[in-house]
Amino acid sequence: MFIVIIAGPPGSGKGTQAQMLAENMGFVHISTGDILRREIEAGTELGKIAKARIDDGNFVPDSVACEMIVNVFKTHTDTTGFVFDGFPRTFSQCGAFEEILIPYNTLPDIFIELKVPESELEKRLLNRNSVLPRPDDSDISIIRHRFRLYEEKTAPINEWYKSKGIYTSINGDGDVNQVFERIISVLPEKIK
Ligand code: B4P
Repeated sequence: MFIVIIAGPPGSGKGTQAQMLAENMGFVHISTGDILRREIEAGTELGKIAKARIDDGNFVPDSVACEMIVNVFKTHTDTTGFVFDGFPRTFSQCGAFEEILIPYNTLPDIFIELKVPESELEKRLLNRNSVLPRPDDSDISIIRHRFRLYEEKTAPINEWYKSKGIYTSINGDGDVNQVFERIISVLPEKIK
């Protein structure tokens, strides 16, 4: 089973690229943000915990994110691979992910960070909000809070994956298809 992780700050295109990659490879695309938004929509207990935190641009607790991932593996038992987008997001989630993967005898194959200038990220998120309104995209101060949280809690996990020898960064600025080509070009041979 192959595991690809697409990472990057809010608006970097991880959802967009992860979906394209999963379709191209026949893998399952897992966006923890999408799962949480569906739970909020359905008004579940998890959705209630998530709503206040996400709307203000904060993370859900690590235990909640990890529980969601445990369920993902129980649900998709026959897939050949996963593209994770938005998980792991903290050091604690990186460690927990490895524990979750033990029964499946696998580890992440590649961690791809999308790099995009902050001015472009702001433009994309405000633009998305005008088409598909989301509370966490609706206010520039919440968007900037998410950037700071990314720098403080998520960007440091690059070091974790560098130490495992699977980190790579991609220029995420440019046309969606151009960025996709860059991603395809760094995939390990065994995945292509
Ligand atoms: P996410 O759903 O991951 O939201 P996001 O960071 O905004 O990224 P998204 O994938 O949606 O956007 P993308 O960059 O593709 O998380 C939402 C929230 O959920 C988090 O803030 C957190 O509260 C919570 N959460 C999720 N996972 C968690 C975890 N593991 N632990 C704790 N909390 C968690 O695209 C942005 C826009 O840019 C789109 O409109 C897209 O069309 C556009 N775009 C993409 N590529 C482009 C390109 N090349 N050029 C121009 N526009 C482009």
